[in-house]
Amino acid sequence: MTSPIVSGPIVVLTGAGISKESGLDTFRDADGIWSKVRLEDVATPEAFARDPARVHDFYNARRRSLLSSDVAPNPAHFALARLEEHWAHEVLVVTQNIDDLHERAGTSRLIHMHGEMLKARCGTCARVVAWKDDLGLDTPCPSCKQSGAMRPDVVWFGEMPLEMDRIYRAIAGCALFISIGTSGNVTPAAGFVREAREIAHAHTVELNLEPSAGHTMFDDAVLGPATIEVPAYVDRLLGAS
Ligand code: BV8
Repeated sequence: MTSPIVSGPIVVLTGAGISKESGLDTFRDADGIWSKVRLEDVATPEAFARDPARVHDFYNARRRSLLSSDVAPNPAHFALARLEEHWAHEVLVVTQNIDDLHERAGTSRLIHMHGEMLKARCGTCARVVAWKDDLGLDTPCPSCKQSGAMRPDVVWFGEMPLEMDRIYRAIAGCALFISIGTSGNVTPAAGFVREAREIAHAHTVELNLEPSAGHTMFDDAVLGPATIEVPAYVDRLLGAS
């Protein structure tokens, strides 16, 4: 498949599929996270109010997994950093992921719309701090010293994703919208492709292992593993630019 002859800003939306080959689980694949635990029990404010210890256990296990030595950025993450470095116009990566693999691969123009697992937020004073240890009910806030209110700095279901104005502004001005490794099941991220088409009249392409729920809204699709297809697509973009 040839890449489109595109010149102009690019917005890239990524989901759990781009981190799968780095060793992190996706959510809705057959063996995904939601096949083992209900999101209503671990990824909503109500779940945290009802059973904070269970929510902390869920995120502590994922944080430890992310920080283990065998989890690292893969060629897809590095390809996006290369695109940002060599593309003649702006490239913005909007990730639904709460891991830090895009940063570790060198991407700098990055928005974590669902927050970050390596940050913690105090429910009492709202201070956000970098965090690599386990969190628990007895964890005191480094700022206000209160215990019992520290939570992962992630966006749960029913909470407003982060930096939405900045995301919509970037989409409204993009020439190319690329979606990578997302099933297109979660809003508002799943609606970004419609904004790109209808507001920016951008070229839209999804790179995914299989067609996403929103696949009919994309001009193009490249099906296959991210570590193969994303570097190849970036090579075609940079070769054509
Ligand atoms: C909001 C952070 C409004 C935490 C996440 C009914 C009731 C209640 C709510 C709703 C409802 N209907 C809709 C909603 C809204 C809700 C929603 O969309 N729910 C879904 C379940 C229907 N959305 C929200 O609540 C959002 N907030 O709408 O706020 C508002 C308005 C006013 C005031 C306040 C609020 C907040 C959503 C954010 C929730 N937090 N994550 C955490 O990570 O633990 S979302 C969660 O899903 C993850 O972040 C994940 O990133 C995201 C999307 O999943 P994907 O990344 O797409 O992963 P998935 O497994 O689904 O797909 C992976 C894909 O990769 C697959 O297609 C697969 O084929 C592919 N793949 C696999 N391997 C590879 C690959 N591709 C390439 N290569 C490979 N190797």
